[in-house]
Amino acid sequence: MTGRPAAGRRDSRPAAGRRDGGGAAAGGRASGGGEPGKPPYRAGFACFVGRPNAGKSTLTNAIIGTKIAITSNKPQTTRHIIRAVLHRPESQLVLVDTPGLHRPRTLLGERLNDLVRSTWSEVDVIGLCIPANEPVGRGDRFITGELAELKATVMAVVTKTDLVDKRRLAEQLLAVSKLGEFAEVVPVSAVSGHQVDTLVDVMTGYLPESPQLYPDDMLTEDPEQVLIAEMIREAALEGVRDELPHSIAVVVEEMIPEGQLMKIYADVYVERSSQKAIVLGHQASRLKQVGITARQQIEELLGTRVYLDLHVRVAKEWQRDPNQLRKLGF
Ligand SMILES: Nc1nc2c(ncn2[C@@H]2O[C@H](COP(=O)(O)OP(=O)(O)OP(=O)(O)O)[C@@H](O)[C@H]2O)c(=O)[nH]1
Ligand SMILES: [Mg+2]
Repeated sequence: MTGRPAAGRRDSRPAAGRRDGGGAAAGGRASGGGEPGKPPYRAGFACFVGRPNAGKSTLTNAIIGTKIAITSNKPQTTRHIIRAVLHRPESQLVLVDTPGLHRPRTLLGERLNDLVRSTWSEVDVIGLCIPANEPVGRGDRFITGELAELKATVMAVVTKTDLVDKRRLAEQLLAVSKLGEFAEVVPVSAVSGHQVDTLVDVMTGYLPESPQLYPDDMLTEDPEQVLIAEMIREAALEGVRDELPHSIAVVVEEMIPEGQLMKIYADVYVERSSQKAIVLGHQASRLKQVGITARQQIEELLGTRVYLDLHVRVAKEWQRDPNQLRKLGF
């Protein structure tokens, strides 16, 4: 391994605990060493891929045990690559949450698909997520075909098993195993927790022998601003429909610590003024609720009290505008 950067990374910041000379940050474990009879230490990157809404982010959170990636019942919720680290005594599994691969209709859609594909080429293990309660479809066949070209170990993960009975699950496992050449086919429910630990064991088994990649207590190296903006977006997605979920973007403009309080100023972007009215609600009541929901989550994340100031702005057709996309972090 040649000091691979963290998977899915878009900038050139140095990675914490890189494989090359990451001794200090990584606690100085020897590669592949360890006491005789003990299994070797393994560390590496894995990601879940699949159609929008397949349950990738929910599963990532269930494995990590902390809510790090936002989720919703709207397709194409995930837009930012989030990396979260699961620490175990004998392994470190870095999960990279990616957007759902889809047929792009906007420049944003194209950018998101690019992010997904660049992540695939950098991880050790890929879990193709297919919901137990939906027929295997063209989208799944298309993704499976693309994955076949990669060097990573590809396994299939049948998600949301709590939504089907045993017979339906057996049929789905069969259909999925016929879809392609998978190293494993693992059924799992992120909601009930069924088989989550088993999935981690199986994935970890395919990670390379490697020194620790991240310091012991590190949950993620993603900037707080990004995680906070995502939590606000998740709250804003609640209860909106049609095209509006896609039109919402959030940017944290400023974070000012004041004693025990963190003051956060964020902008919620929409594409049209008619959408602004919906997001605000009657006398801004909807926005107020979004603020309350998001603030609770952010307080949990930061461990401090939070004052959250939200502003709704219109950025016309931002999903198709390269300049706007750049400003919004894509
Ligand atoms: N019943 C049940 N629902 C689940 C499970 N996993 C996810 N869901 C639901 O499925 C929906 C989509 O979940 P996400 O985790 O956001 O899906 P995703 O694949 O990350 O979606 P994108 O980011 O849009 O690609 C949400 O409403 C989740 O609550 C599960 O194990 N059981
Ligand atoms: Mg997601």
